Amino acid sequence: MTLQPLRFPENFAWGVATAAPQIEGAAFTDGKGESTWDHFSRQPGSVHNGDTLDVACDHYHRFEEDFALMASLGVKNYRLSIAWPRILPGSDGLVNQPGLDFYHRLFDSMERNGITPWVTMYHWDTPQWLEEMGGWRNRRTAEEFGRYAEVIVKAFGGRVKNWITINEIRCFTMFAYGTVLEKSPAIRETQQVLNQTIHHALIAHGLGVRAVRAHGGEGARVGLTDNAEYYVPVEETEEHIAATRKAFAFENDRILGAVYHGYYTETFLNACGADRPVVLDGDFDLIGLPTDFLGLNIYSGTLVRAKPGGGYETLPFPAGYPATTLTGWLKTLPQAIYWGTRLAHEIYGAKVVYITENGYGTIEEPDAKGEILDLHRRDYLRQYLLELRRAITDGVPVQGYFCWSFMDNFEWQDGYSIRFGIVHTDYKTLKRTPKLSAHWYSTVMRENRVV
Ligand code: GBH
Repeated sequence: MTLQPLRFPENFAWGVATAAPQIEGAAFTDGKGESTWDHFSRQPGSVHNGDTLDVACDHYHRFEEDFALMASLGVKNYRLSIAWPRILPGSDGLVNQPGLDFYHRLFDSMERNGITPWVTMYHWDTPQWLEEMGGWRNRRTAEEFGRYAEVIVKAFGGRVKNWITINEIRCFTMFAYGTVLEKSPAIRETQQVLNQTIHHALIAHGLGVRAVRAHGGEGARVGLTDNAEYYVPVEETEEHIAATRKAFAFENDRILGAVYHGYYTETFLNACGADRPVVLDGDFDLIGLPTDFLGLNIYSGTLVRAKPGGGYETLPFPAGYPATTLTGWLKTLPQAIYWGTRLAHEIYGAKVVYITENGYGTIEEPDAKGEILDLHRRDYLRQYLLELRRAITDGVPVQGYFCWSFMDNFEWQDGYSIRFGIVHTDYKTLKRTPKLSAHWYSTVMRENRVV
């Protein structure tokens, strides 16, 4: 009996992902300004165990070692983010040259190790001085972001060709100023203000796209990374799929609809009522600028059931449903990656899709032999990759996949307690140890198939 090889397409981009505030440390080194997360983590009760980003994985001083490890595992693509407050630390608007120099050294080292950079311009680390001026409530933050985007694309456009403007708008708007207050600054605002923060983030995205078009040079590509709301039909039958499509569009029109249609849909505006965002002339010329790909971060989703008469209902996870972290939100739902990519393609017409994050977080330590046998993570990733492969087989144009995360790091409000890495970080010694899943993923990347 021979195995049917579970192959991925030729040239499929396999990679790993991280973000500056979660791994770099060196929070105040070489002129870096304070970020909202530096500030927030110092407010008692904000982050688990009072953990801060000061040292994190100390990647700032250990990147040579980290890229050598990546190369030894066969990593060819690495998604990282640039720390805005390293480049433009203060309200004087002066560019911090040592910050630019750091990323030049980083890209040099990646080049030596044969690793292609995929750069996220913004992964939630707003300069704190901007937060004090209102943060994303204030249109000024979008304008300052536009200037920052120009500075980094001009500086690195010769060597960075894959740009992601913004990571997960929901996380620094809805989950920061909304009903779920888990992310900095965690201050509840009215629904109108909340809608306005999302609108400002969308403008910032557009300014990021414009910067890449103007200064990115030949071969530059740009897209948004969204953590859309993902829905999965309770059964893969026509009626439940139709219901799922409705749920997906209803929840995602506010971000993906704005970018891909170039306007807010009537359904979205009607749902906002009097709380609709204030839109200025020209905003949608920026927001709707064509992009080259869509990045999707997919971890979980929600099951949907059709209701008689054409409606739908979402199904809450019952107690006891398999959850993959101790944080509660990450329920195992591999079909989310199938339906998420498929519906983003079908409804919004995304012609190229990358999974910019998918991963598994939990509490874990090495065993007596010093090994981390993370069989649960390996199995989770394997199930998601099989569903991703099914999507590609069904014609969804997914061209790459980035595992979150390369190494255990600062997991936002959960501090260092929840580990998402395929490489273990010992926060006392800062030693890195590949887990079983890293060796498995190394084989997947090398053989371009699910093993
Ligand atoms: C990604 O966020 C981030 O990009 C990355 O930085 C992070 O480390 C990684 O995932 C792992 O968390 O269910 O209403 O209580 C995912 C962020 C976290 C946002 C969970 C929604 C639950 C909100 N998501 N959060 S709720």
